[in-house]
Amino acid sequence: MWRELAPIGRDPDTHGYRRHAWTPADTDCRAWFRDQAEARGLVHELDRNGNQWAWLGDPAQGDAVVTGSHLDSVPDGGAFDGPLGVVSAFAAVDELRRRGARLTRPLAVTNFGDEEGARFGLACVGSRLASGRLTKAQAYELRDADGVSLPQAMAAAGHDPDTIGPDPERLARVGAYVELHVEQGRALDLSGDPVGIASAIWPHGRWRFDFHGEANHAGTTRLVDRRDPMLGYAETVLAARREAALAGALATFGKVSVEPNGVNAIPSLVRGWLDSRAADQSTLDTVVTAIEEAAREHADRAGVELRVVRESFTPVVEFDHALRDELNRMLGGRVPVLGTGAGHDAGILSGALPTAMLFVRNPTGVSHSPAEFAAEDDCVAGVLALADVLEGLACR
Ligand code: HGY
Ligand code: MN
Ligand code: MN
Repeated sequence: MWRELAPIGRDPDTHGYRRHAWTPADTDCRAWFRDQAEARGLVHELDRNGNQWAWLGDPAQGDAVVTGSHLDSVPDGGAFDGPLGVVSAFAAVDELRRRGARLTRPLAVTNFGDEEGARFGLACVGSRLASGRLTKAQAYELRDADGVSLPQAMAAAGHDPDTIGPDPERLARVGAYVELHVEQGRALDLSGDPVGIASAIWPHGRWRFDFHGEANHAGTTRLVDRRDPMLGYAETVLAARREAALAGALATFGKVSVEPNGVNAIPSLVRGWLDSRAADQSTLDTVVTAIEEAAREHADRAGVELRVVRESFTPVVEFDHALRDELNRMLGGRVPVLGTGAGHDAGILSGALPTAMLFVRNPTGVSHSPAEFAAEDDCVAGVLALADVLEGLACR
């Protein structure tokens, strides 16, 4: 399965992935998912929001045990973030069959669409739509860098955008969702464990900072006459690092766009995207407020206008305690329980149903990079742990 999926959307030079929502690479990943489902006799279903479900048993029975993750990636992402959870879910179904497990609850493997929000800027679109945390109207407002709207992109990929919206009946049939994911950090490497269980997800969000200045000639405009937005942006990046360090939080400007982006032209507009995360909401609020205040001061000093727009936000997630502890018991009771700053569909769905996560050791902790890696032995340990959990939950 891994070898069949690996070449899809991989950049030949960087070996990073560009599996962005509703692009041909995404379509190919979806075709791979469907093939895997049908090869196992699972009933494939595409829900109104473009999420994929592969059913074993009758979903109408309700109280289903569901496991999966996402197949889309960040720009130049790694091979494991998302796909490890989906491949492990199918492999865990194979393992349950090898064990002759007798399911008493329906089981499903899922691929939630557009988890990374790489193209339209909002994380977890598929699970937010399904859980009603993103409305159809809000989804219709989303645009990619070329101005293509989400509905246009969906339609171009063959999915009818008119059907998107909350899916409460579907989620009501799910009794538990367990997502296996490569760890995006080194806690398991440091503790020497192949598998861990998630406790919580930090609150986190994405803010777009628009610095509007005055385009002019780089070679003839005196420094004192300039209204250069690049200065406002550059000072804000440094301020973000200072404020995050002060508060023990995280702040990253990883994406910037410059108009007109000419070597010999003072920009008219510089857009910078801030990703900020912290262990609790008040710290996050403090850091983002401080960064925005610093940005306004620097913008004023540079004589430029600043507009800040929050594009994505996920409040703190505490995973379901009973399910978390049940998973730990099923895995022998000595599995590390760890928090994470990375968002996941399991976090978005935690408001609608009991969810849990299993993490698989990442020896370097690196993620959102072609260098992301997990050892095969640890991936197999993850599949066996997931199979133990699915057997424990679905074979009562
Ligand atoms: O950005 C995140 O936390 C996740 O990878 N979507
Ligand atoms: Mn990710
Ligand atoms: Mn992920």
